[in-house]
Amino acid sequence: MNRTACAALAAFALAATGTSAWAHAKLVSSTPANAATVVAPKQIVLKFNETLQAKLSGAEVVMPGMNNMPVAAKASVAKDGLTLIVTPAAPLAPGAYAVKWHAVTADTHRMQGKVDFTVR
Ligand SMILES: [Cu+2]
Repeated sequence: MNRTACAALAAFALAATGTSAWAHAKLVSSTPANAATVVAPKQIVLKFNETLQAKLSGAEVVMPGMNNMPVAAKASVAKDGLTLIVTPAAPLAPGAYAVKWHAVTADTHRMQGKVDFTVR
């Protein structure tokens, strides 16, 4: 289902139930924030609006300035169900990084996005 249909369905669910129980995954905040320049983070924390399906949600880290070279990292959903924690296998060297996330909530739609940050 495309995003428009997904949004329409979410709006319908909202109207029908009065809750957002069927809303698709949306990134609420990230640490580091998008476009931030930071000291190397031990973890990248992505917070979402709805409980994530852990098996279907994750993230990868790449270096866009190096032909999208993958960076070894492990992504897991925290106990609260709302937070995706990405832990690099080794300290991040200075440079530009992109965290490409994908997330699935109760409505089963796969949403994705990207957070960029720079390690100084
Ligand atoms: Cu959805």
